[in-house]
Amino acid sequence: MNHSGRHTERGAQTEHAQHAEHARPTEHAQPTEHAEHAEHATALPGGLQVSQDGYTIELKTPRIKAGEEAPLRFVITDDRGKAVTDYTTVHDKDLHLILASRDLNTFRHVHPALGPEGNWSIPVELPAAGDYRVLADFTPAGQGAKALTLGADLAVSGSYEPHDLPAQKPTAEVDGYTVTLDGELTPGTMSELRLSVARDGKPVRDLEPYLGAYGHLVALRSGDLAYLHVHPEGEPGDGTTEPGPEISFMAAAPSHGTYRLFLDFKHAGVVRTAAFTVQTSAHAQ
Ligand SMILES: [Cu+2]
Repeated sequence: MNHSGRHTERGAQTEHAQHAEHARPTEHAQPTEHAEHAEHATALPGGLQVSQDGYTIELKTPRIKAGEEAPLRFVITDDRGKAVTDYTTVHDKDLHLILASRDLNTFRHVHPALGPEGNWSIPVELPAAGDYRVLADFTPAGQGAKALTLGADLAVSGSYEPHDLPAQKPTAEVDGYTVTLDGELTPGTMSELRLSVARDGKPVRDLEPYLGAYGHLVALRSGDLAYLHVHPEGEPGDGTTEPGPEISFMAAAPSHGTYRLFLDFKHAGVVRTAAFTVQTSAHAQ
């Protein structure tokens, strides 16, 4: 019998261990034989809470109208209720803002401007009415400060027509580009997701750096819009990372379920978003 399959399992466990290091337990993890699993069980995914670790997101504009451009304004406050004005720059920005409709049919990844007294603002136009989540991904300034993703509800008024989540497909089309997804999203284990960009059937080999990477991937869980941290593998100028056609990421799903993946990539001066519906793989943990 051939036992070579075990070697790949060992590799997966090593990646799992690395992930456990930066998992953030929110409860006292009981020491058990499976300490790593216990951590995963108690670490809450990002984006589900309006307040965490003393920081709170306060939407100043909790309601906007569908189809009309309007400023979206908010502040992040600290544990004394004071607006946070100092942030740590991550991927070229002090704060990354995700807007997603609850049905995951509308998605925006934008970068608001920080005004005086910690007031964040950005003009937005959302095409469809409904309930949205606003997810702010940021790291407060200061030693030892951790990355946080806070989430708040945004109501977009207008005539509301909920849509089903698009079906799972290995390819996504956007503006004449075809993006192909390879790899699996696995609960509790970091695994590789490879996205390959083609235009008119030809692989794109001259992707442009966008926010310090050739692509940015955001994954949201269908049902509650939990936000997954996804790490790009390699960056422009590191001597090994090619500017396409393939962009590689490491991600772990917090649970079994269905997720929507949004890839932002830049080519010919324009940032585009390709979206995929992904079911977690059936591998038992
Ligand atoms: Cu961003």
